[in-house]
Amino acid sequence: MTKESEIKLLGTVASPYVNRVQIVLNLKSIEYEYVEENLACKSELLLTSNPIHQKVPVLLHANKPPICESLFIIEYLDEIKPDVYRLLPSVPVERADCRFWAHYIDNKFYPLYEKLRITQGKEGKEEIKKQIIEGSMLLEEAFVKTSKGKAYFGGDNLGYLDVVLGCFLAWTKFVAKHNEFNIFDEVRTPRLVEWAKRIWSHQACKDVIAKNEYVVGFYMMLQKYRPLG
Ligand SMILES: N[C@@H](CCC(=O)N[C@@H](CS)C(=O)NCC(=O)O)C(=O)O
Repeated sequence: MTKESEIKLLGTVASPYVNRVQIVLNLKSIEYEYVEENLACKSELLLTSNPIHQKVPVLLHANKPPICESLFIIEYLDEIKPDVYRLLPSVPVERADCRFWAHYIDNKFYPLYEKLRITQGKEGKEEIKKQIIEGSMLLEEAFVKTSKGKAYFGGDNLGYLDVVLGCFLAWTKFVAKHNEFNIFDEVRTPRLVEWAKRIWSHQACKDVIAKNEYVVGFYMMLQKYRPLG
């Protein structure tokens, strides 16, 4: 492990966005201190480090200003340690494409999971499930194109999109089971099914991707405090 002189990560265990950063820190062998936040009673450190959004993750690197937003944090880590597991491709147009899909995942695809949770009635839920399935098929196409026949979005090794989508796998599994449908399956998204198995067993991910029990706990908390979003 390399010590990147005092890196601290403010997080919470069931957060896929936090898991995203942890995966990158593992991949790049960066030593860090993890500080668990209680989102029901946020610490002064979190509130002063991320006063605008008041969300985790936040990365604190020595005496530099705090870095907020998981995608910006992982790009920062990629820039300070580019020689190990380079996440973003070196070709500008490929980098732009990766960012496009990351934006799609964070702003269109994953928010559908929450939409499914708060939508009431069978018909409404079925419509959201359909949209999730359509989204998964778009991601399958993106995988085929980006991976160029290799194991990961990043090629032979994990890259930016592997981390961006991979961090949602525990939630994907939970949401699918809880709502009795398949999000990634052998027929519609065969390549992503194989990819997901690789992510689950990857050394940098397997102990990080929130364990199901945390996901269930977090979901129960949402149901209690934010039943309708
Ligand atoms: N866009 C943010 C999303 C982070 C986020 O939603 N974090 C949640 C935990 S999963 C949070 O801190 N929520 C606290 C709140 O909403 O008050 C990122 O990528 O970092």
